[in-house]
This record gives sequence, structure tokens and C-alpha cells, in this order.
Amino acid sequence: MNAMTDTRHIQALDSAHFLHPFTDFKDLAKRGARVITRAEGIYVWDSEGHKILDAMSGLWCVNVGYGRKELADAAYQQMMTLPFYNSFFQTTNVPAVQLAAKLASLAPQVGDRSFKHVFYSSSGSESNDSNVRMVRRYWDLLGQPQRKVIISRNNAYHGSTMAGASLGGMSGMHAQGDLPIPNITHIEQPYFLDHALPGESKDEFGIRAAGWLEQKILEIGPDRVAAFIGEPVQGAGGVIIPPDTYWPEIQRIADKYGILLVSDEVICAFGRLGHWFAYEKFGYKPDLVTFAKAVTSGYIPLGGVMVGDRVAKVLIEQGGEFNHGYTYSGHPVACAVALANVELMEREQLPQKVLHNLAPYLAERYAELADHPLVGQAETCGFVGGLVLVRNKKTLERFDSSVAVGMICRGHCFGNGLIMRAVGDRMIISPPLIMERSDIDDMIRLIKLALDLTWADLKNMGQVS
Ligand code: PXG
Repeated sequence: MNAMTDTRHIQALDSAHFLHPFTDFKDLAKRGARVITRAEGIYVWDSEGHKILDAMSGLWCVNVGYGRKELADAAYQQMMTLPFYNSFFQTTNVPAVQLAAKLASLAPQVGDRSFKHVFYSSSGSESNDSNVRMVRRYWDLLGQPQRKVIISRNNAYHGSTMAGASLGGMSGMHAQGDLPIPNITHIEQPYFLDHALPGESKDEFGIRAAGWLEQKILEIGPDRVAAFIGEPVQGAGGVIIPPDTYWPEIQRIADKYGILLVSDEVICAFGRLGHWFAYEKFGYKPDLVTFAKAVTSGYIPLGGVMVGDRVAKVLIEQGGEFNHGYTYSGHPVACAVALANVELMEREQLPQKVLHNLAPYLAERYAELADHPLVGQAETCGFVGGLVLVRNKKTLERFDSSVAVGMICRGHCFGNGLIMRAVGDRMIISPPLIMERSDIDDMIRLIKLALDLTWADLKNMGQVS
């Protein structure tokens, strides 16, 4: 068999049997899926032998890069020792305990917001379901069962289960599931480009955008509000980086009304923003922190919630049985891989490397992209970056969504050996933390090439002059 017939065969089986997530099935069957067959370092290869620089770390998760033997060894050893046992019925296992202790030691400890406890799941979505359950249980135990409402934001992504998609602020997801479920509501996102007033500074906008939380709390009635949830930097929404003033003001408002603060760090934790946990970067103190993805660098599914002392104390001391959990809560193999992953990140000092080396260099190189005629704004935060494609650089006039400018650009990225995500008219990256500066140079060169080719297409289409 040659690569081509092999690929066609897999594609045919794929469309015959595999319904992909977030996919127009009929459309994919016409095109045939790209078959990714192997990976090493920061590159993946497809079945036709194309080598592609993965500037999305799989899906925001392969922080230590591909092909790390330590993680495979950890899984193998644990599978041979104890591949599975549950954590229900008063049993536990060694890797789950060790990982919980390790994660608690990595979380910055701040007064009553210190973290000693972990609740495990297998994904970010499940973790956010656990958050909803835990937040409601907390207020019930405190004798305030009327505190049910969780406030989130438009264009947030918190997962794809019924609770996760409800917490998320994606209108397309709500429309298909009769969502959100009751007692979840949304405020506007802190997206400067879309929502700033003329002449407003970023800092002023940050304070005003956080103020939408207070308005919503007052509208609902403070004694009915249970929690606010947000991603430190919105990922799937298009790398929306809030102004520096935003999170401290959110913290002030949450404290003023006594509501719980949930930091969904499924993307932002584990070095992505230069810290083990991203709330440290933005200077706030959450009560619950959602994690998944890079806790294992995506090598095996694992998620969970870091439970701060304020909540843990009530659940433990006033508790009784918490009627919630998953077969795979504390899965020994997943936890063993996570431990090996975290130890590897510690040895290679990846969060520090991002903070002191990669993030400043990415910021410098990414800023150059803002000179391109197609780019209205290019920003980074830690080791994520987003840029917006505009029709007119001076006025920041945007393209009509029917042009699908992001998709055109994404096609040129793929076609030239680069994986970059398109979210509407935003192009985003979240590269592996093992990159060297020369890898960043290669990535920027490929992004510039894709921008040039997109510009040429748009000229031919009469969209730009
Ligand atoms: N919270 C956040 C902040 C996420 O980014 C989830 C929760 C859900 O995690 P699971 O493991 O259940 O998928 C996520 C996931 C995209 C994309 O297109 C992003 C995610 C998932 C799928 C696609 O950028 N983030």
C-alpha cells in the first residue's frame, strides 16, 4: 500500500463510522479528514508525510511536546502495577494521593484561599459539572439554598456537557441543546476591540467590563448569586486577553457580595501563562480552579477541580455524603502520567522558561505581525497569542462573516506546514512550551507566509484593494 491509498482507506472508514466533535459530518465526508499519524517534539506528521509545526499543542494541551518517554513509561509501569481501581467506597490509590498533594504544593497559598484538596474527573467539561455541584452544595450546607445563580460570560468556553455548555457563552451551543440550564446567566466578555467606548483606555475598559458583574448581581439580587466563573484568558473564544484592571476588580466585586470565584484554568494553568496556575499572574484568589488538558500534557485524559479551603472546610466539616463522582475520579494511570508530567515540567522549569524567555520573545516577534496590512491587532499573553484579521487597518473595519477570512488563513497555514486555529476573524496560537527561540522564528515566518497568501486571495476576491 502507498501513502495515498492508505489515506483514502482510512478517510473512507472515518466517514463511514466516526462522528467527529464539533463537525459538519456531511461536509467532512466530502473532503476527507486529515489523518495525523505521528508526532515528535513540536511537529506532527500526516499520513501523506507532511511535517506540520503544531502551534496549538494538540488542542491547548501538549505543553511538554510530543514523544516524551517519561510519560509513556509512567503509564506502562502503572498499568502493570494497578491499571484501575475506583476511589469510591473508602478506597484510594497511591498516584491519585501523590498527585493531589503535588498539585496542592504548586498552587499559590493565599489566606483562606489556599488549596489543599483536589476533586478528580477525566476532562474539563466534567470538572465544570463538578464545580456546579460543589458550588450548590456549599451554599446548601451554609443554609443559603436560594444562592443558585452562577454568572459567566458571553463567548466563554467551559466545556460541552450540559452544565459545561451552559456555563459557556457560545450561542451556537446553547441553540442546539435548549441551554443554558436554569440558574446560569451571562455578562458581556471583556473584549476591548468589540466593546470599548471611543477614547476609553484599556484600564478604564477593564474596570467598566468588571462592573457588568456587579450590575448583574444587583439585577438578580445578591442573595441569589452563588458564583462567578471565568477563564483567566478566554481560549476557545479567540484568545481574548483582559485588561490588567479586570480581574482585581472582579475579585473586589465577588468579595463585596460574598460570592464564590471559579477560575477555569483548563487552558491557562501548567505553565501556559508562565505560572503553574494563572490566577497568580492576574492577582486574584479563586475558591475553585478547574484544570484538565496540560495536567497530563494531553497524553491521557485527566481533569479536576482544585478546591480552596473556604469551600473544602464546609464540604468536609458540615458535609455528609457528597453525591457526585465518576468511575475514573482519581484514575491511577492518568494520575501517574500527570505526576510524571508535572515532575518533567519542574525539571525543565517550563513555567519559568515561559515567564522569562519564551513569553517576552513571542511578544516581541508577534508584535511584528501587526505591521501586516491584514492584521488589525496582534497580542500575546504568556505563551498564547491572538491576532485579528481586518479589511481596513486604519479603521479596523472587519470582514463580513460570509468571507470566512479565518478559514482562508487557516487553510494556508495547514497547506504550508503550520497548525494555527481560526476563531471567526481571529487567528490564535498556543504552542508547546518546549519551543526554542529558533522555533518561534520558524512559526512567525510561517504565519507571515499564510497572511501574505490570505491577502492575495482576498485581493482576487475583491475584498481588499
Ligand atoms: N474549560 C476550558 C477553559 C476549556 O478550554 C474545557 C473547559 C472543556 O474541556 P474538555 O476536556 O471537556 O474538552 C475547555 C476545552 C477549541 C477547543 O476549539 C477548546 C477546548 C475544547 C475543544 C475545542 O479551541 N477547550
